[in-house]
Amino acid sequence: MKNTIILYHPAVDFKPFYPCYWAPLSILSVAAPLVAAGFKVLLLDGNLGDCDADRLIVRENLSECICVGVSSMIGGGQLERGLEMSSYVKSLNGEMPIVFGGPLGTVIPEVLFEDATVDYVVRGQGEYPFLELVRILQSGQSMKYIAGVVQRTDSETCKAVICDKEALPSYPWHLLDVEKYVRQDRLLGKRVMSFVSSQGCPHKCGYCSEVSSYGCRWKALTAERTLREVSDLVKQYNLDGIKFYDSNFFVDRNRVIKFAQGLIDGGININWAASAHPKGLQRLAGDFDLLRKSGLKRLLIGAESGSQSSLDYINKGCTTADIMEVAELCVKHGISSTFTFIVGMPGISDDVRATLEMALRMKKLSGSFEISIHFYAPLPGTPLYEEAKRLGYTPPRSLSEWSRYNYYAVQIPWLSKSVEKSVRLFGDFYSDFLYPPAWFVADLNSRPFAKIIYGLLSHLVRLRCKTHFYRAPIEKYWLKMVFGRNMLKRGD
Ligand code: B12
Ligand code: SF4
Repeated sequence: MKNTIILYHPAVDFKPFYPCYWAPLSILSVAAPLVAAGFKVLLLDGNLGDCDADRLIVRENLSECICVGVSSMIGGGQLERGLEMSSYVKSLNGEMPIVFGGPLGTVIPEVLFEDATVDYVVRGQGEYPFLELVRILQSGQSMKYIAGVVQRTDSETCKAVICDKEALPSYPWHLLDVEKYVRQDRLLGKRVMSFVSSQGCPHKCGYCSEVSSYGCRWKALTAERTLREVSDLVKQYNLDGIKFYDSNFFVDRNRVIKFAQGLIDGGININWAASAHPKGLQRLAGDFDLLRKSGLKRLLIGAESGSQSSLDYINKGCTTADIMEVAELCVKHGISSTFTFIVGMPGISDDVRATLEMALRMKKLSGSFEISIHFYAPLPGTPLYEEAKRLGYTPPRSLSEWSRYNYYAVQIPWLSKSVEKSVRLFGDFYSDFLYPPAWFVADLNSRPFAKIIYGLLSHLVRLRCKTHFYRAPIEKYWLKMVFGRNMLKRGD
């Protein structure tokens, strides 16, 4: 009986927005119950950049294969590469079942069937639905209904599945060449890995894919399990940092406190970083000392807007005062943070200035804060999606248009070019110029003449930020001339 499954994670166009890619936890997670059930699983990660080697593995193992699974999110080029792989597989064996999963298939499964090579789409957490599908395909029985699995012939798609994460087997790290995913990170350490301990999010932010994927449901590993898995990983691969890529790590205060205390009690000496909703951090206001002591070094905090009416409109569930309070907590406890903002939400006109002003207030608190300003990119199934369409946003109409979806380009007609340019200049340059990070200040201190010019230009930049006039960025050219780079951002 055939017993092999190939899981493919297509490369992500991470540059120039991210400094690196990380372990393909999506397919690693899907592989976990398969391995536990005795299947042979081969993981191919396009991020490693050896397309020929991946194809060779496919060619050599296809005869023993039950099906090929492909992961894809919206954007980042994964869909296009994933479809290239599925065409390749079908060119070798037209009968080989191809199963797509991941954030894209979760929200728009029907679109994937436009491609003739796609046979099944798994919605939501794929571990158990995929295992069930694999078992049926292996046995040759006729296909039956499986929660979370959409078949080409289905007239309706089923709901995305979210399962009890604690019941899942651990990530089967041995399937990956882990050394290829160990990264150096300026703040966290020399040997850092990513890890995901929860799925979904209980909040209802109107623009967010988690809402459309998991409908405000959240499932997490317990603190004890997270601790065990993290410490095993740290010991096995000699790590000094963990980057949690959970959509929202700080949902359950008790879980976080137990985890942090567990790191300290267990002498697990790592630095760590994670993403948060401001309210989750506010609930932990009295525990920041503990978090810091446990090694928390960086937070990614979704601030989204500096305007209260915008925050209410997008259902952020917090106030501008909450966000500033959290920023102050970070400064007080020496936790360097990135605050993300989104401008151009549908039906909102007053938020750009308010957002830039809040970002500047944050930078004034600490030059080490990073400000990351995105342009609203409508994602299917999210609460604001229909409103965006009503206001003139035209979504991709076909699979090939979806595969060209560019999250970073402005896609909404209601945001003018000049506002886009100003926001980019502010976010990528001026906010950092005015309140630079420590490493830049140190660099500047070693160049007395440049320091004088910088001081003079700062006055000009302050005036720009006051009047929101960002055109003709002479300061940027000066910086490039003197420091050999055109922005202050380090991009990590
Ligand atoms: C790490 C990460 C990245 C990494 C890339 C991943 C890597 N290996 O290097 C980087 C930082 C480069 C990245 C980039 C982007 N990302 Co990203 N990223 C994530 C993040 C934070 C974690 C992914 C992860 O490992 N999850 C853990 C695993 C276990 O969950 P999973 O991937 O969802 O997989 C489960 C299911 O989807 C399913 N499944 C997945 N694959 C498969 C395959 C098969 C065969 C089956 C059956 C099931 C299945 O089962 C899995 C296990 O339950 C997620 C958010 C999140 N927490 O998931 C966003 C996320 C995937 N990213 C997202 C986006 C939009 C992007 C960008 C396009 C834009 C942006 N703002 O970041 C960019 C692309 C760059 C570009 N040039 O455009 C969205 C996707 C939205 C959507 N509906 O498609 C997410 C969900 C964030 C969000 N909430 O909006 N990202
Ligand atoms: S808190 Fe973050 S992950 Fe949760 S719904 Fe809002 S934006 Fe999405």
